[in-house]
Amino acid sequence: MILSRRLRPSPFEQRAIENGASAFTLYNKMILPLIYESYEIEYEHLCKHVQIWDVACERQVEIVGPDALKLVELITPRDMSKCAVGQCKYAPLCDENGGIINDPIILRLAEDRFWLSIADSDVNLWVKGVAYGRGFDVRVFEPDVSPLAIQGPKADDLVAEVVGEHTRDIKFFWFTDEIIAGTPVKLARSGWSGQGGFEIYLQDSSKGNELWDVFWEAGQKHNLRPGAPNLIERIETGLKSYGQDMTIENNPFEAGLEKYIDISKKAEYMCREALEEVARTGPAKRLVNLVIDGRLEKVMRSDWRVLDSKGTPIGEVTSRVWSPRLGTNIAFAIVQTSHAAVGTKLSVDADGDIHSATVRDARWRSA
Ligand code: THG
Repeated sequence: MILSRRLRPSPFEQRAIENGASAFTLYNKMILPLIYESYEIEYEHLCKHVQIWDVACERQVEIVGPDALKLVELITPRDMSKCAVGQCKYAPLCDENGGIINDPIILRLAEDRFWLSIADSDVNLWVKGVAYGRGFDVRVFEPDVSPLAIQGPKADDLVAEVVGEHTRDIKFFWFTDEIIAGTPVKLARSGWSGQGGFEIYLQDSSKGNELWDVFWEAGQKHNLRPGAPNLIERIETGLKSYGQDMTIENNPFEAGLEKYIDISKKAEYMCREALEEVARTGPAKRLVNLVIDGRLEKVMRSDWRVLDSKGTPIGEVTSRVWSPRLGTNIAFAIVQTSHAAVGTKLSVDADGDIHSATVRDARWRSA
């Protein structure tokens, strides 16, 4: 890949590459390191120790001004009046049809100031368009902010040592203002794994190496290693990836995000009618967990169709990985609701190879 200026640099990119990042994806026009040694090795380490992740590609879209709350409420079906200053909410953004535009974590920085910490789609353009169209009194822009994640069961000890003992009291999905490595950051208890940890929002991209280095040095005695959002871990934890497991073609009910919406919230929001209709009729499709039998060597570059017992296509696999611990393939798929019940026997057409598959519940780790 040619690293042109169109591929925006991460402030942590140099450290990630020096430390052996070996496979990357594109995310918000940035490169996201995904593998250092292998998914398996990094999965085992993440579940026992602590890792440092370059997730600068989770860009921020700032909304600030007198109409900021009105605008945030308009674009999400989650009730954002319940988000206090200093708190975060995971909140799908939906268009007028209920289609998911993105699924950011929303941070409330002040009564009239928010960051949308976005997944991979052009939220800045969408939100600027909505604000302009409605004549709202707000400013919408991408600030110089880059998240660095510290994830894993030893993250609390490492962050307490680097930042202070008070960080142990930060509640899940809350954040504080801190100075780390001489630079102001927001420190949130959050992150894209089920192993616990923090995300540090760096507000000056020239300080990437300094921020990485203080955690790197203090982390050595905690067996800190570089890592990344891990495909095995995130499927087991049930974290869905925008663009993969859901797109603008899906509404939050289909994508299994109904926990994160409040369709009868007070504020005006643009997908109210569409989602009320889905709530009435029930979603036509559902995202499910799937076990797929047999070894799957192929990379999923085309649609892997899910078939019913008669061989009729009833959905698609959206993510899959070999779980060494479970000795099988674990996957997400979007299937017709009539075939979404736990225990349903299905099959998967993986580029012509037919594999048996079963819908199952999400409790992978207790399996
Ligand atoms: N960190 C930051 N920004 C991000 C992500 C991240 N933006 C894109 C993407 N990841 C957003 N996706 C998720 C999905 C789920 C969670 C976090 C980010 C998550 N959910 C909790 C849960 O489901 O239990 C809590 C949800 C809540 O209470 O609101 O952690 O990883 N900065």
